[in-house]
Amino acid sequence: MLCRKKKINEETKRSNVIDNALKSEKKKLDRIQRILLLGTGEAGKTTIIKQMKIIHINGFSEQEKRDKVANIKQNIHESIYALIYNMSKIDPRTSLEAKNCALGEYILQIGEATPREFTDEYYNTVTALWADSGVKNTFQRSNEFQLIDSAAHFLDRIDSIRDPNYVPTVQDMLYCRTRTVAISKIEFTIPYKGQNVDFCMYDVGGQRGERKKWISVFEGIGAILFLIAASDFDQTLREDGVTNRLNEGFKVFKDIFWSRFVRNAGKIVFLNKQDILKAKVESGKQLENYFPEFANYEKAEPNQYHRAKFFIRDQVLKIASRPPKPEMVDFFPDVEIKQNVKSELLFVHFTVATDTSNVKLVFNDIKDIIIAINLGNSGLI
Ligand SMILES: Nc1nc2c(ncn2[C@@H]2O[C@H](COP(=O)(O)OP(=O)(O)OP(=O)(O)O)[C@@H](O)[C@H]2O)c(=O)[nH]1
Ligand SMILES: [Mg+2]
Repeated sequence: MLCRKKKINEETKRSNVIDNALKSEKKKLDRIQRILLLGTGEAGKTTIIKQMKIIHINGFSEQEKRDKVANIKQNIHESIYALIYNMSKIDPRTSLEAKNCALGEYILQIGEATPREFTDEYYNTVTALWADSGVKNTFQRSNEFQLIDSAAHFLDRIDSIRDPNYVPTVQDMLYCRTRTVAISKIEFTIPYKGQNVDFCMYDVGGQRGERKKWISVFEGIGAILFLIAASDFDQTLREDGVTNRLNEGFKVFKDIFWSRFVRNAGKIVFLNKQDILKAKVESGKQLENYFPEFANYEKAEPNQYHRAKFFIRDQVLKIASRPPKPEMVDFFPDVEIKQNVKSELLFVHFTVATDTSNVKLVFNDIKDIIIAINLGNSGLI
């Protein structure tokens, strides 16, 4: 965990302050801790909500798992379709092995929409194509087009998924991708210092068209959990196919961090998808090809992955330390955004939202901060 401006043991101090405040005032922590998840599309917000359900509620019922089967099959189709369709679109193009050309045509003829029926012929075709060396090459270059992050997970598991008795595993539930288009919330209670503390976490859609809805949930929010997919550095936005995804994440973070609408909310950043970032860097992907300033980044760190993750973290800290000119903040174009917003504390974590033990550890760390901010805003401490 990283903390700007104050010492690293700030959390322990806060925790003691909360203890004393609660003891001396004999106050009850009866306010709901409202957390808003923000970030661009596919940053991992809904995955965090799923983890809260796993960690703090009762996980997924058999019925909830079965209800996701159709969605998982849809993820399989959109993955194989995107791989085959984009073979002729990327430059230089890739090709199927000669023996698989007809299979490629079969998928293209089905089209982008999910097939009505998932027949044996369909599954056999997808299995053969996923084993094709041309498809493997295309997969290695998936940053050049739009492919969901769970593509390999589900294509690798096709033998289990095609079984009529298939029930998704918890990991399948976490990898299953659905774009969020409506605001939803999850409520849970955590025992904390002899009391039960109620949390309410809000999930919103992060794609461009969804962000105008965010303002409707700003009221009463105690903490914003902003997700940035650190692995996005070599990808373009699904919405326009041009804008660098990581830059979009930085830009939206800047707009939110400096927005007067959420001035009093605590700000926590999750630099998510560290597993994918690590895999990309270790496979030789160069961050400086997309962020040239990385070439001069003077971190005495021999490990390229660590250098990359610290560089991305430092970009976030830089954004939070420099108030932008008001005209540079265009999240709410008609409103004067920045009026004496003080540079607050910012907490940055490196996360893997699909990894329950990682999210458990990180959430355990940040809950103290969230409660402290909430108590501070209520005048208790
Ligand atoms: N490997 C890996 N995959 C992740 C991680 N976090 C999220 N994902 C996957 O990334 C995809 C997108 O995650 P979501 O949680 O749906 O993203 P979102 O921020 O809710 O996206 P919108 O609803 O469009 O705003 C899902 O398939 C997740 O399983 C991560 O840390 N590592
Ligand atoms: Mg979502």
